[in-house]
Amino acid sequence: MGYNGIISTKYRIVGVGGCGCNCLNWIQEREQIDSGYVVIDSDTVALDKSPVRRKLRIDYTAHGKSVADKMAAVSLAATEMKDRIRSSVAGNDFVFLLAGMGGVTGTSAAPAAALAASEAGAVSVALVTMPFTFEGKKTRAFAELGLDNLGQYADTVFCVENDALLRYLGSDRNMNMVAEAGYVFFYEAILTLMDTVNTRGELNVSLIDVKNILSGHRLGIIGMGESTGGNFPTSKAMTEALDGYFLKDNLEQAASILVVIRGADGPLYEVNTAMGLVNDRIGDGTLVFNHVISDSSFMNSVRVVIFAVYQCLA
Ligand SMILES: Nc1nc2c(ncn2[C@@H]2O[C@H](COP(=O)(O)OP(=O)(O)OP(=O)(O)O)[C@@H](O)[C@H]2O)c(=O)[nH]1
Ligand SMILES: [Mg+2]
Repeated sequence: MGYNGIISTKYRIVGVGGCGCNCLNWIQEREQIDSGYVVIDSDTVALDKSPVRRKLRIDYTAHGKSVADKMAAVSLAATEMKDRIRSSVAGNDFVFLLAGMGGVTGTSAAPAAALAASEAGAVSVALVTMPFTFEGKKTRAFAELGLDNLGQYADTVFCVENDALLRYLGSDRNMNMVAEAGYVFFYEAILTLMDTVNTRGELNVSLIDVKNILSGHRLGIIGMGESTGGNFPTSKAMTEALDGYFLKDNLEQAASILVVIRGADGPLYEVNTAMGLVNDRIGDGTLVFNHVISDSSFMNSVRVVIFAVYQCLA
């Protein structure tokens, strides 16, 4: 069959544990279509309630009562069901794993899911939250351990601090709003990456580029910014993406930076100036990738998403 002008990169989103499944439930309810999402959890009630059709239950028996005992049991059970996870994600270029680090299930089962995705031939990209400070030091320590484990199996782990979501929204917001801000952030990140590989840009990054940027056990952070009207909207959106709560300011150590800009034709002339802001922050060894899409539906606004990836976690 010849090329028909439509490139469509296949991807699948998988939620692991409470946070990951909540996020996927939110995506499913918003999209109202079954895009082959998969929820994986040990919580039967939560799985029953999920609107996502493909559900995998982790059935585990812990040999002790401590969190560490439960984590070891979940990790073993998830590894034992790796073939089922692999079948559920087969045939995709990318598998996006969503999980909250710090609890038992997502923290312990996400590495096996990442391995299953890699074995199925996909680039596995994990998007995870790190616990709020108020959840305590012990939860933080489990989350850090989980992040290290996940980094050994996922191609890239993008991390968002729940504290940063709180700061971003301000203190008068309730927990549901904070939780939802995380879902929006992750979903925007996934859609932007898929938009990058599926929509040709004036400045273009290919599927192979994106696979290379995200492959090979990297730790990543993401920044987003948007600006409407006025002078230099691209630079304003870029500054917001660079200085926002989700992008660490130390970009000097980044191995690669992917900058995706989408906006109306007019403001894009100042891409050069806006990219200068990025180049001022990065190190000599940072590779820069640019994807710029002109989109007349954006009227006079510009949206910038920056993906920064760092070297090996392991
Ligand atoms: N932003 C956000 N963070 C969440 C949400 N739910 C949980 N978290 C975070 O994710 C961490 C893990 O929580 P869960 O995902 O519920 O835990 P789990 O993986 O289901 O693990 P167990 O229930 O202990 O087996 C928590 O410590 C929170 O920091 C959510 O809806 N949004
Ligand atoms: Mg749970």
